[in-house]
Formats: sequence, structure tokens, C-alpha cells
Amino acid sequence: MITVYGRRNSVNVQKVMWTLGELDLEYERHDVGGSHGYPADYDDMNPNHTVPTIADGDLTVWESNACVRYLARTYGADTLWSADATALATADQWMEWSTANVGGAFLGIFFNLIRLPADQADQAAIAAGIKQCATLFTRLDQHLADRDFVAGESLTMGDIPLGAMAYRYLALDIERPALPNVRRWYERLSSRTAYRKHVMIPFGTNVAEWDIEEAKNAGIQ
Ligand SMILES: N[C@@H](CCC(=O)N[C@@H](CS)C(=O)NCC(=O)O)C(=O)O
Repeated sequence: MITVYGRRNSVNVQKVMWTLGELDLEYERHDVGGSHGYPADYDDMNPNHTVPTIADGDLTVWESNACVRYLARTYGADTLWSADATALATADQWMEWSTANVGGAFLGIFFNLIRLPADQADQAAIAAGIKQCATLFTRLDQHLADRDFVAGESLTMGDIPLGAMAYRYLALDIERPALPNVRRWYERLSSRTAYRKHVMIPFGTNVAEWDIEEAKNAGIQ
């Protein structure tokens, strides 16, 4: 049994939940972070005071991509954790790329459009994020032109961080390039039960709706 600490509407928690779903693992999720707050001893597990954190027996892991890798390596041999060294390196590469590039660019859009009241939003950050994400998702689109998933013809851990962000990027009312290959990949992800359950959840169109959705998600496993 894996224990997950983190609110259901966090994109970083969603990576872990989607991974658990794909691997059909038993888990228990505790609402932590955001309006749910933090248990008093949380920082003993995760000194960063962020979510997610996972526990598996005596082991605790934080940093969402490290959690995804741990679960894939331990429980997803030959599925999410490819047995092929080339596919594994490709998956790893796009996970790193996602964090190093897309994460910050997308946060500039998402935080200002959804998580802040409109009168506090940094319009320049939104515009910069939209421009950067257009470039980055076009790069991903080119990569996906001749493969169904990030590391080849089946879903691996390489799809998880990018797939979690793609749902939000494609759902926002913003300008985007056409991205035909990303769209086809997203359709493939959308046909997966675990993706629909853990990633494709409403997040509202403004901070008031975000808060309502966060409250609605409390307790859902
Ligand atoms: N690099 C970290 C980032 C963790 C992070 O910043 N998580 C956000 C949620 S997406 C958080 O903890 N926010 C504060 C909160 O929810 O209270 C990871 O990937 O785990």
C-alpha cells in the first residue's frame, strides 16, 4: 500500500496518482497542501513543504518526477519503466525537459490566469508563458510526429509529467499553435481510465472556481 500526501488538484500530485492508476497499485491519498494545510510533522518527511510526498513502507520520496520514477522502476518493469535502454533514456530525457522548460513557462500562464484574482494577474508573465509554451509544445509536436507516445509506441513514465500539464494547457482559453501530433497523443491519453480519473478533473476558470473545485476534491481517492 502506497500512501500519497497531496491535494488532488495539484498537477505534481496528479503525476503520482496517474502513475499509481496505470500500475493498478493500492494507495491511500491524504489531502495536504493548499486550503487543506499541512500536518504538523509533515516537514519531517518533506522539508520543502510541498506536495506530493509518497511513502512506501519505510521509504518516503518527494519531488514528483522522482516519485514517478520510483513507482515505475519498482512496480512497472517493462511497462512505464521500459526494459529497452534507448526508450528509457528517451522517457527520462523528456521528463527532465518537461521540468526544466515547460513547468516554469506553463506556471506563468496558469498561476496568473487561474490562481490569482484578475486584478493581480501579471499580464506580461501570461504573454511570455504563452509564447514559450507555443515554442515548447511545437517541439514536442515534432517529436510526436512519428511515434504514438513520448518514448515509442506505448505509454511510459516519459508521458506522465508532460501529459499531466498537457491537459491544462489544452483546456485553457489561450492562443496556441495547431499541434496536430500533440492533439492525437492527448486523445490517446484521454482514452486511459487512470488519466481521466486523476488528471482530467475540472480546475475552474478563475481563483474562486479553483477554490470551489479544490473543496469538491477533498477526500476523493
Ligand atoms: N518540484 C516539486 C514541486 C512541488 C510543488 O511546488 N508542489 C506544489 C503543488 S503543484 C505545492 O506544494 N504547492 C503548495 C501547496 O499546495 O500548498 C515537485 O515536482 O514535486
